[in-house]
Amino acid sequence: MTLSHAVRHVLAGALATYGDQPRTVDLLRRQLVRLDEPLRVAIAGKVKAGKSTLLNALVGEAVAPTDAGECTRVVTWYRNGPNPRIVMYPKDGGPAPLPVVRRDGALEIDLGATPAERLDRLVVDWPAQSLRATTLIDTPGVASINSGVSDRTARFLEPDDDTPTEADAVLYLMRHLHVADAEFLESFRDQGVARATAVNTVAVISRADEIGAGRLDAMFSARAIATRYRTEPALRGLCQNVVAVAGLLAHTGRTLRQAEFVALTALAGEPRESLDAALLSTDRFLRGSSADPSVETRRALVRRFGLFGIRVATSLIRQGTRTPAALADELVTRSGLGELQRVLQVQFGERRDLLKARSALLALDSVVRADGDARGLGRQVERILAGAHEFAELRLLSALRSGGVTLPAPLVQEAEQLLGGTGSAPAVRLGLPEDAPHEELRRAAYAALRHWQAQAENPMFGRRAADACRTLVRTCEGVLARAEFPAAGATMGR
Ligand SMILES: Nc1nc2c(ncn2[C@@H]2O[C@H](COP(=O)(O)OP(=O)(O)OP(=O)(O)O)[C@@H](O)[C@H]2O)c(=O)[nH]1
Ligand SMILES: [Mg+2]
Repeated sequence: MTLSHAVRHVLAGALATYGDQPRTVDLLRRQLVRLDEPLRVAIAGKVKAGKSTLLNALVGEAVAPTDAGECTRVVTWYRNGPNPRIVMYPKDGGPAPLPVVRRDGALEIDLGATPAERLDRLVVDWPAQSLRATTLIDTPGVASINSGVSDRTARFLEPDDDTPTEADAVLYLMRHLHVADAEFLESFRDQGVARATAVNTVAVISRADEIGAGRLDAMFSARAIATRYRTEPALRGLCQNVVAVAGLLAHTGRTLRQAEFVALTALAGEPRESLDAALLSTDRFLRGSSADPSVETRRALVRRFGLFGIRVATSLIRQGTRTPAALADELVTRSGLGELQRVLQVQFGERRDLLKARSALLALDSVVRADGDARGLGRQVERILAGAHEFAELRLLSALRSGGVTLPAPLVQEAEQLLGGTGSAPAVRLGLPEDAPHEELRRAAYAALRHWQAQAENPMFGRRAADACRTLVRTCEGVLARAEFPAAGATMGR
């Protein structure tokens, strides 16, 4: 039985067991429906970390309002839907539609007379390819002076006994590694079931272009910092990966307009030294050294590109980028968006079923605990968690990263890769090219199996290291089975 089957089975059993409790039945039904829905990824972080801008970059359209505004203080869901639609869900009372208004290409959300505090959430339906597999959830900034807002986000991300977590995975944005960021990450580390894994979190160094005061090599520095953070003890056990992204550059690149290209081309024609000097500060740039582009255009460019973006774009045009499409591609490439999308695909997309199963088990676990497991379902939940090899792999991955299990250094990287740390496909786990021939996959899987079987017998290893090796042996057996019978997929409880 696959993990998804097992979870459906236990949920169906729970529905029958709790049939006399309408609220629980409702909660369990929603978990069943949720298993088939797109993955829910929440974007969290401090106030002004660039959350809404990055969401827009991922969608490829300005759907999430940025900067001030009442609606940035409400948890807002962006789902794929056939027609644009905005619905607000007050804490008390029924849902109410809001008008869909676009101004200057951006969606405007006007709450009317309703204060943000009275809302539970906003749900925006938007036809967008990028929202098909993933529903994105924009959350208000945490650790703000307005603690009401951060409470709302914390409540949303950290389930309590009544309301299990709504997000399957979290993208945590930070401008610099800050104590409060680590504490926050720590606080939403898995609770209860499937504990001690950072399986559902990816950290992002956001507004990465601002690192190094907007110098042309800013993204290079930001990537170096991300690489360092990946091995930082404070972060290693808390998230799957760390990437650096300039969300503003990515979003503007994906929505670049002809008029902007024209204005940037005019700027690129200015003497390089005077433009470089003007780009040292917004004030200087607005004052400008020539009348073209106008102050209004300059202001709009700063808002859309940032000083770094203007510097990169003009330098690309000077070097021969001739069309808006070519410039747009370059900006997106430099923004780091592609790397983030790749990481999201590997860490979240490929683990969709696992993350969904985990969310459902968390919800069921909270139901079971609420009545002290009076109806005896706790053991079934535990059995899935203990029996599903997918969870064992994640626990081990997390233990290796946080130092909870130690293996000799040369084995660690190989173990992390085999466990799916860089991707779940058999070839990736074995460190082979994705198009490696079948026979090579099989041979490598077999060699890995023999290797970890031998390690599991290593008398120098303590009990935890030996257990880790046995988990890896099972992983190799699974990879070998998938190499031999590619259609079989991952199974549990073998
Ligand atoms: N230079 C630069 N500025 C950015 C970037 N991302 C966002 N900003 C700017 O930072 C400000 C805040 O961006 P938002 O996307 O609204 O940030 P947020 O985290 O959603 O803010 P709240 O919802 O209010 O907490 C805006 O003025 C953005 O233009 C970026 O990658 N680079
Ligand atoms: Mg926002």
